[in-house]
Amino acid sequence: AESTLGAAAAQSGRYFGTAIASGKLGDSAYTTIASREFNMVTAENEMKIDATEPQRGQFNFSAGDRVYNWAVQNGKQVRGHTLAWHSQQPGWMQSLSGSTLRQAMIDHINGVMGHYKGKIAQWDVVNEAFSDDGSGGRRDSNLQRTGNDWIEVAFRTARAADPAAKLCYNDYNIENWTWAKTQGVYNMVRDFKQRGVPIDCVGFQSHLIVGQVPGDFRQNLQRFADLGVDVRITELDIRMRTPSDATKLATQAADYKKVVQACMQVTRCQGVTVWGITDKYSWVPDVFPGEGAALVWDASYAKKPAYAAVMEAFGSRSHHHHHH
Ligand code: 9MR
Repeated sequence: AESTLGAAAAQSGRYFGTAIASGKLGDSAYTTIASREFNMVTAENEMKIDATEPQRGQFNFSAGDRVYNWAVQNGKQVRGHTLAWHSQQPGWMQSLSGSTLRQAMIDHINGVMGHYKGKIAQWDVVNEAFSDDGSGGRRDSNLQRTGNDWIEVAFRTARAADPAAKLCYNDYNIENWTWAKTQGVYNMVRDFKQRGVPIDCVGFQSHLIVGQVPGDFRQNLQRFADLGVDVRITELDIRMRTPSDATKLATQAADYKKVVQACMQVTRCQGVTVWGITDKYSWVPDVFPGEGAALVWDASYAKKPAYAAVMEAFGSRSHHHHHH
């Protein structure tokens, strides 16, 4: 039996990844777990638009490179996140519109992908472009207002900029087939495949709530895979009302297991990334006050029951169970 989550995932050719924050790389408890347990890394914020192009045409890769170099020095692959998004745009981009913004998006993709050319396994080319309003349509944004073709232009630009990178569309609330948003994304991917727009993968962020893993998650992943794209779980966390207790942690462990099993049961699901390591640094309480405890290690870096559950889902048993 393997003894880390990354090694357990690798037994089936999959990866287990985490988001890494460059500002935490000085925390040795954090980096010990990060280097031991994962074989894929996503920069939590450092490769986003505001970080990489703070002034138009002036790129800054210092924080992105810190995450990238740490990952490579520790033997991990890197997912790029993210090139075109309505959020975390630098001020100069927020104020642009029309053809000027369209060109700025193209220039941004070329600048960032050029810097990392040949180095990034997968890019989230476009992030969160669909609306949560139940219509199944696009989210309103300055990028969307440049014309409905902005997403395919982003993908075509990305393919030309780094032909070796796998190009993903990434979103949340697309884990359940009955949601209109899921079907909106599905229809876009189907259309892209039919028209030859270069798209290789769909990322299911999977910011989930304890007890609410969609029952059809596996089937949903399979539906997308059947369109001819790879699928990945890209930002998994499973939040609860805090404080946690043993019952909630047990349900959470079962939920983590369901999600990883769903991936294991779909050949084109190549890996799972959790959106952070420890509850100490999770984004969840900042956005959902009173909720949290969403990750696999608690705020003191102790493994939660979810750890053994993920291990089992990848087909290994954790040491804890092994010794019984
Ligand atoms: O975890 C990220 C947090 O540190 C940032 O403040 C936030 C800003 O938008 O982005 C968080 O990451 C998000 C990711 O980039 C896209 N999907 C949702 C994630 C959680 O909000």
